[in-house]
Amino acid sequence: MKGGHAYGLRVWHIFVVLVSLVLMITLLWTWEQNPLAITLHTAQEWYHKPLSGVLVEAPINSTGDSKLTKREEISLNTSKKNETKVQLNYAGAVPVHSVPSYSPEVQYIQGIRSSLGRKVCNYAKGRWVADKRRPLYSGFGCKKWLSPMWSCRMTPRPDFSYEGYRWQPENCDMPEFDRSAFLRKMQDKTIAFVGDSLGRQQFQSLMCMATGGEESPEVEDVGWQYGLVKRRGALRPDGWAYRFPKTNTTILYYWSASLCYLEPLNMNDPLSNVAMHLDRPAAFLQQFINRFHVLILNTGHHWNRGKLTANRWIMYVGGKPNEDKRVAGIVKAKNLTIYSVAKWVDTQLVSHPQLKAFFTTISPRHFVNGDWNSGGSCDNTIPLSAGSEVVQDGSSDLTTEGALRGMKIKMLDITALSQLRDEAHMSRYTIRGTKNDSDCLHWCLPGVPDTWNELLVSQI
Ligand SMILES: *[C@@H]1O[C@H](CO)[C@@H](O)[C@H](O)[C@H]1NC(C)=O
Ligand SMILES: *[C@@H]1O[C@H](CO)[C@@H](O)[C@H](O)[C@H]1NC(C)=O
Ligand SMILES: *[C@@H]1O[C@H](CO)[C@@H](O)[C@H](O)[C@H]1NC(C)=O
Ligand SMILES: *[C@@H]1O[C@H](CO)[C@@H](O)[C@H](O)[C@H]1NC(C)=O
Ligand SMILES: *[C@@H]1O[C@H](CO)[C@@H](O)[C@H](O)[C@H]1NC(C)=O
Ligand SMILES: CC(=O)N[C@H]1CO[C@H](CO)[C@@H](O)[C@@H]1O
Repeated sequence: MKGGHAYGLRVWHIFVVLVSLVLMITLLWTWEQNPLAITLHTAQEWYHKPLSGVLVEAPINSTGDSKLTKREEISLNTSKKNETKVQLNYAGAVPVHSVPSYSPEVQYIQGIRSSLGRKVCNYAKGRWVADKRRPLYSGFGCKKWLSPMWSCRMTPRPDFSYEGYRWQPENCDMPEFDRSAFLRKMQDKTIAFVGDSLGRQQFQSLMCMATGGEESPEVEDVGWQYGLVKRRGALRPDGWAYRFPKTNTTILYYWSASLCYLEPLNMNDPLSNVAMHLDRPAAFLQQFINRFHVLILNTGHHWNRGKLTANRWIMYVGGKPNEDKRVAGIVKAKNLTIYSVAKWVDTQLVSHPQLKAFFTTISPRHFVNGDWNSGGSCDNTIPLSAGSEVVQDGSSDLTTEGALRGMKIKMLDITALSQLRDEAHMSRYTIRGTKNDSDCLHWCLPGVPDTWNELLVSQI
């Protein structure tokens, strides 16, 4: 009898322990799936929450469960103290395995995550899916913000199937772009694109997305506030800045194809050679970075001998003409500039806590049977004929990925996903004077750069 009673008691104990375990796992699981369901965050808090990604967006008071409370404390502590490491993960930039030693706290939380099947979010990994709600704006309607040469609806191109695709990241929630929510989130903020013509495409795309591709007479031209005015004899200004008065949001673009500091060697001679300081950031960046809240950098397609010669750019390093043969090659010079500019911006983030910085990876070209100036073309019109998925963890742009490793600047990794879209360039319908060359570098708008902006907006 006595033994039987003890036995019953033990069974009961085991039962209680098992039930508690199941309950706890269920609780943790539900919370993992939908932390919002049991929290009461204001929009403000969500906007200001550290971009942790790996860590859990935990409220201080979610339930009475002491385990949860402990985890919340941990996540709050680590998200403050170990922010750099955590942000690396979130950026989708650096594959997790390459991030050096996590603190025990982070490992603890990750352990729970992975045991529950949730993977680290990497926006660059995923697939293209057909979507009837695309494009996000009309190529006819957005005349005001699109260069005619990039608006394929305004060219003789007869096929538009490339407009109907959306990027679906594998492990990230990517909410549908909503322009009023976007502008509200960007209230009193300035978004700056600085880079080459691919950056300009992304800027025009964001203008169309933010206005819905309409005329928007209320949008104010504030280029003058940034010195962006057309100078005498110039084809166009060096950039544009527009302000949405209702939310006081400014979106601007500055043309800086190399991102580095350019200094005419003779101010009085418009045809003077220009010192291209590989190790210094563009003057515009230095002058205005304190006004920006979101900065998106890009470079890449002007790094060739032809462009350097045509622009009369002479490489300088350390304030002197470069004599180091190891730097003189285009690939090395570009590498030096990307590392230098990224390092400078990353340093600025400390003194500009309001700023979030992104570096867009290289936009792929699709010339076949020649290059941009030698009859190369990209005539395929069938979307995703070479596949629709990106499965790799790292970026295809090793230079940018390497430069940003360990930094707070996020990588906007668009290379591999854009590589799948050879049908979405201007192709042979480009307006290029008498030349018959195809443009397999720039993208039709609306089109692929809209997706880059969706990835950007999801990470702001
Ligand atoms: C946490 O809960 C307590 C008691 O319910 C409440 O007084 C307090 O304001 C809550 N704190 C937060 C941050 O919600
Ligand atoms: C969180 O930080 C506070 C103050 O910095 C500290 O007192 C507390 O012990 C920390 N909690 C954990 C779980 O590390
Ligand atoms: C608009 O936003 C800028 C920051 O981008 C801020 O300096 C300025 O005070 C704001 N103006 C108004 C009228 O709110
Ligand atoms: C680029 O520069 C960095 C930093 O100087 C260097 O570590 C890296 O090896 C360089 N990469 C190439 C391809 O030159
Ligand atoms: C221009 O391209 C079209 C179509 O590829 C071709 O038929 C034509 O011969 C080309 N014209 C010139 C001048 O190269
Ligand atoms: C980079 C950094 O701040 N690492 C710290 C993360 O947190 C652990 C534990 O608090 C510290 O030991 C690390 O130095």
